[in-house]
Amino acid sequence: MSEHDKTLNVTRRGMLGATATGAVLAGTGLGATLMTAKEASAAAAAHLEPGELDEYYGFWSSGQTGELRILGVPSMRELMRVPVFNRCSATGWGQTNESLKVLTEGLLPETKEYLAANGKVTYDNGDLHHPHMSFTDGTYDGRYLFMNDKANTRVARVRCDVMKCDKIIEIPNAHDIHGLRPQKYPRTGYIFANGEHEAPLVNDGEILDDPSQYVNIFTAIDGDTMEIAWQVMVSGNLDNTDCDYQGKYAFSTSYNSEMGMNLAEMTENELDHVVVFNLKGIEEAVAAGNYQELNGVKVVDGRKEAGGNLTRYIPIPNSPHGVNAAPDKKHIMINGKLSPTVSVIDVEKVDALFADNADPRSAIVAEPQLGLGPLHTAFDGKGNAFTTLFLDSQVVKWDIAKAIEAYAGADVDPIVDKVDVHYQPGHNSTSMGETAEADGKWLISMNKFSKDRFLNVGPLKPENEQLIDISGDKMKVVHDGPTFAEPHDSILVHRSKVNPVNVWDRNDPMWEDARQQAAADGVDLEEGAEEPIRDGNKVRVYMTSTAPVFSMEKFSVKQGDEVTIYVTNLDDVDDVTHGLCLSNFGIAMEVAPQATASVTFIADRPGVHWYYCQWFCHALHMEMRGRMFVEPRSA
Ligand code: CUK
Ligand code: CUA
Repeated sequence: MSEHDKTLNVTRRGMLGATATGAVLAGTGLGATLMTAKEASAAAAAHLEPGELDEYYGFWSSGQTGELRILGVPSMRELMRVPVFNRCSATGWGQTNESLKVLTEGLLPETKEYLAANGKVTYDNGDLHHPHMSFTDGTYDGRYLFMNDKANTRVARVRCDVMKCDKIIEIPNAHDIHGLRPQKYPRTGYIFANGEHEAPLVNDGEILDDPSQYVNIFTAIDGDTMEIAWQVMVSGNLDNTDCDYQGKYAFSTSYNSEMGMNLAEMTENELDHVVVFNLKGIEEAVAAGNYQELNGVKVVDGRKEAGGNLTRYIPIPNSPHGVNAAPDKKHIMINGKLSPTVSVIDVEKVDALFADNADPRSAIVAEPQLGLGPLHTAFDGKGNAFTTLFLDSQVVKWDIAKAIEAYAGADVDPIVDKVDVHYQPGHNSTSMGETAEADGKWLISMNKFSKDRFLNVGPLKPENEQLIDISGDKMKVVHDGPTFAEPHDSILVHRSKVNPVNVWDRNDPMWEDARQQAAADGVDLEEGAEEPIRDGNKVRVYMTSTAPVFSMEKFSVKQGDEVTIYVTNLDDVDDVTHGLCLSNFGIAMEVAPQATASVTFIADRPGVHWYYCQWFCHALHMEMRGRMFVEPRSA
């Protein structure tokens, strides 16, 4: 069966409304013969010929893998992995001095102490759920991607010019950053980040079972400086977040308004809430000095009982999860999870909640019943919303205007279409769908279970991310894409918004420390040094690389020396990356064109040790190597 036929089959499965059994039947090939010409053309649009470029960049989270991934959409080809919170064997992320600076400089002092006690300088794991691009005036601007680490309470930034992480900060006072979104208007601006798990505000071991002393923290980070602007104490926990297109409000769901500590307590109430944050009100409170300073951060009180005009709590059924702002710049969708509904907030009605203390529910203008387990909603820019139904294993397409009419009493059904996905979808995303430029071409359903959709690889299965053509009235599943643990979220960015460079700028700040050290040693990074430079028991080795040679074919150090090797790649040709691997020292790193990278280690193994280029760069790549000689301590 050709690749093309397979695509057709999968489309047919979607059309058949396949259940698990249906999917197996469709695997017979019967489906393909039933395909109409129109369906075939949609499937063909998803298939790219070799060498053809995708129309969209897909930026993918990777959950507990801790990295950012870049896919081409609609082909669903994986293009790159960008290490962020994880360690990367290939690039040396987590080992090079440049990456360690990013991974350590934003950690809190008590975290550094804890890590040091465990023989570490940074965390090795992360749980990256939500990657989002910076905005200007309601659409992507191609500057940065921001993302959360739920595992270790961090927020990271990736530069879109080089697709490398340049900042990671740990968020004080909060616990486990989950929902994260950049401000859409006038620009990013703030990064809004939810602390998911509540904890005693002074968490020093005095308080365990007194929920009244637990708080949760909403954080606004300045995306330009990656410093914390302010925090808000809230009632209930915080799950997902999004903000309006006016720059006035942010919205966070809470699935545990009860402040329960176990499952029974957490799901007790029929109604939880969404917290509305009044950005101007918060800024004014901070400016007026109405805050307490905790761990160097200005924290305002937005809890229910605090009153004031910083927050409002809109009751929502029941344990709401996703928050999604529609490209109409007017509606915010709150996905009900345990309730079969999505609650629609009209941002224009939110003003009255603050100005007139109006009933919080008066901002709700629709609450359609869509199916079981609504988690996240995406948009096509034509007035339709697409909501994942976790329990039903479906995506439901619904008409926002009709849902509003129905809520006002009209006898209309907002549901336009439902399609089976395989299986149990979490997030979904549409092409440009979280911006004002939503274009209604593609939808990705990010399914948590793949079960029988791929060859069995053992008890641990991949996820299944399905590509759905949403350009017509009916949704059509056109591609299955397996992915490793566990992308939660993705964004589809038109390629016109993203323009990475091919070669690093020699003046890039990424290796500023190397530049300064070289200057202090009287060395030019681009020239390298003939011999190692000794500074007590510290030894610095400055090498350059030009395919297929390192500038040093050998160097000597003494056993016990702290050695730093700097490699500057002088090649400035697209795609000529070198790498330095020092065998049996556990050291390897990537050095892309015109970059400098460095690594520090104790040379505690006497004898001859080869270093070699670990990135295939030239016909004589195997010959690109050299020797480090470690003189024994006794010598
Ligand atoms: S959460 Cu994973 S399915 Cu972390 Cu965005 Cu909803
Ligand atoms: Cu240089 Cu391989």
